Amino acid sequence: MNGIKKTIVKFGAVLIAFTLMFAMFPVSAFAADAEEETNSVEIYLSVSHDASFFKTPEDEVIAFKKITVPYFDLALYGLQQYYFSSETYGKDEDYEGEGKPESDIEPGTAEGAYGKVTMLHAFIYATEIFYCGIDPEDAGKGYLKEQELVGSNVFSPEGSTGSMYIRMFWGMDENFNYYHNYKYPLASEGWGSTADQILLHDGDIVTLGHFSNWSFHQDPKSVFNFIKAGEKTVVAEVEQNKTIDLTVYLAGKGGNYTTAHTPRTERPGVYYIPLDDLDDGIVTRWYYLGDADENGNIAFEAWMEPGEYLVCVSGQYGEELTNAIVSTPGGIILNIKESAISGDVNNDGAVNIFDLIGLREYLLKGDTEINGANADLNSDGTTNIFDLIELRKMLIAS
Ligand SMILES: [Ca+2]
Ligand SMILES: [Ca+2]
Repeated sequence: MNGIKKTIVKFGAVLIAFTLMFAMFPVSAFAADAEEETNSVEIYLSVSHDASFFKTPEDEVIAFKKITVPYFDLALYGLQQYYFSSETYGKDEDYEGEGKPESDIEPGTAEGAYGKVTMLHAFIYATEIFYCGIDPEDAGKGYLKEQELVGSNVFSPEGSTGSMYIRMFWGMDENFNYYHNYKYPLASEGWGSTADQILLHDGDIVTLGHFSNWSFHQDPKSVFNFIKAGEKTVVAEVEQNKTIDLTVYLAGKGGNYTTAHTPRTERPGVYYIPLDDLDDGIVTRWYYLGDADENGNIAFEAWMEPGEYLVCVSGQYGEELTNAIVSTPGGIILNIKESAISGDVNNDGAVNIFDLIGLREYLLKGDTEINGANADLNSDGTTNIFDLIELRKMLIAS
C-alpha cells in the first residue's frame, strides 16, 4: 500500500485516474456468464392454516420459503395420470361419470411432460423437504412413494388430469385453496386449473391456505392477503432509513372465477420479522410495525438493520363469518439495503482515490471486495467501466 500511496502523491490523482481508465478498455466488463439449461424453477411458497403460517413437524415455518424445485418424473410417485399436458383447457361437457365433472384435456405423456416443472412438483418437493425433513438432494426421487405417503394424510392427490383434487395435505383436510401469483388459477374462462397443469416460472409465488371453517370461500373477504410495494408483490427493496410505502391487499373472488385485488380497509395490524429469525407462524407475535390505514396503506422509514425481513398481516376474520378466519396471513419480503454512498467503493465512509484504485482492481481482476451499490455510480444496476468514468469525474470535480 505504501508504494501505491507514494505514487499517487507523486503523479497526482487525476493523471493516475486517466491512465487507469484507458488501461481498462481492452478488458471486457460485459462477459455474460455462460447460461446452463437447468430444469428447475426457483419459487416462493407459503402454506397457512387459518390465521397463521404453517409450522411443520420439522419446525419449518412455511412463509415465503424460497425453494428450487427440480423437474422429476411423476412416475416415481405413481402419479403418471398427472403428467403435464396443457395450461389451457375447459370442462368436459360430455362427461357422464359419477361425482365431479372432469376437464376436456388429454392426459399428458412422459415425453411431453419432460423438463416441465409444475405446481404439483412443488407440492411433492416441499412435502419431502419441509414436512418430512429430508435433504433437498434426496428429494424428488420417490421418497413419498417409498414411504407409502402418497395417498396418506401427508399428501393424497385424487381425480383426473387437469381436475386433480388434493384430499389431504400435511395432515389437513381438503378445505383449502391454492393460488398462483395471488391469482385463482384458471385453465380457461370459468374453469379452474389444478396443480398438475400449472407451469411454474422463476420468481413465482405459490400460496396454499387451509381453513377450519368450511364456508370460508363464500365470505367476500376470503382468501389470500398480500402486500404490494409499488408494483412488487413478492420481494421489495429499500435503502436503510428511506421511506417505503406498502399497501395491504386481498386477493379474492372476482366474477366467474376471476381474481379481484382489493386494498384491505379494516386497518389490519402489520408485523415484521427478520427472515433469519422466523420461528413462529403466528404473525401477531412478530414485531408490531403499525396498523394499515383505511386505504390499506402503511409507510415507514426502514430503520432496521440491513437484511431480509418479512412484513405481513395475520389471517383475518370474515365480513359475514365474523367469528371465522377466512383469509390467510400474507405480506412481502422486504430487503433492506445498506444506504449507499455513491463512489465509496471500498466502503470506508469516504470517497477518494483509493475507491478509484479499488474499482479498477475489481474490474480488472475481480478479486477486490467492493460495495456494489456504492460502485454503481450511474445507477444502472451493474458495475463497469462507465462507473469508473463517473468516479473519475466526481474526483476531479471535488
Ligand atoms: Ca472509500
Ligand atoms: Ca453502473
